[in-house]
Amino acid sequence: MNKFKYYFILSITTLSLFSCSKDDAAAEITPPRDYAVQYATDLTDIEEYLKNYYIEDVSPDVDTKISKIPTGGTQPSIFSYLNSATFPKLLSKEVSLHDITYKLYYLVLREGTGVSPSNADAVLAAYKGDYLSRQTVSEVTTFSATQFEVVKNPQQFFSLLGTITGWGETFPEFKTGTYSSNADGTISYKDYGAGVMFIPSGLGYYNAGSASIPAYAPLVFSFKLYEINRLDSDGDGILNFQEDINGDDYMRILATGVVNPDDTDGDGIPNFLDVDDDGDGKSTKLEITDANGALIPFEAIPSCDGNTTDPTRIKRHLVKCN
Ligand SMILES: [Ca+2]
Ligand SMILES: [Ca+2]
Ligand SMILES: [Ca+2]
Ligand SMILES: [Ca+2]
Repeated sequence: MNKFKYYFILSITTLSLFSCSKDDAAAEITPPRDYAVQYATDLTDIEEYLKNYYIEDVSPDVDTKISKIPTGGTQPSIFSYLNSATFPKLLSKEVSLHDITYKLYYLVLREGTGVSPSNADAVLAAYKGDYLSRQTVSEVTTFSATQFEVVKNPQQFFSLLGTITGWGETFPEFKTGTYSSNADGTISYKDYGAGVMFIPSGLGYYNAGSASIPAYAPLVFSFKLYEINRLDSDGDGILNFQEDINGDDYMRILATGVVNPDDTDGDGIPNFLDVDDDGDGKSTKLEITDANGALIPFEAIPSCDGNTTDPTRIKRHLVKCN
């Protein structure tokens, strides 16, 4: 049964943001650095960046441009917005991974007015990415931010489960806005969530890097969250976000022995990946019944919108509808 379940974990559709490094041979012979050691370095770099760079125009509707504060300059650093009562607002959250606790900073320019994705949904977002690095030439070390990608008019949804962890941990803190179609066929977005995330390499590409990003590089992404796409990873007709039992917008695979709030039967596989949520040997897809115990055909499982039937019949699996 478990093997059957794991099949679904492996079959999750994933999209990588960027292609993997072609230098696979080198990656194989060099053991990865210790996560805690690398994280300390990354945090130093990220905080140096936050304290020495500023945003030229903090309006969430413009393309965010981040520059170094010139010598003697009086521009407010990004760090000056830490826990600000008004926007922009620099916040941080803790992410437990690799047996350490990462501090993930993110700047909120605007939260958005629509819906927030869970970390198991897909997003359509405009973004610009920079990596941070230090180069030493003739004993002089220079700290720099280098742009590696910019996407102003996104055409593709990215599954947050298939991208870097930093994306999956940040986008659920934001919401979409509204959009309207223009006469020329383009779409205009308004009131969307907009911000900047500052990602330690352990929540990015780490030792793998990518074609355009060096290994162990902290990443800075400015972004605008335009739309989300709800996914159903285990194909049971219940969308991932509806299998988020404790309703915190996050669903994770945790280490053996760690209690997972999103795992009804406690078998280590969270409901959104578990084809048999309650572990009774019968797949969820085949046991959703109505008030009289009659099976509801998979195709007829109600959606959240426009559902006229009693949603409590699948309450065991479905905890919220917006
Ligand atoms: Ca599902
Ligand atoms: Ca959860
Ligand atoms: Ca389970
Ligand atoms: Ca079952």
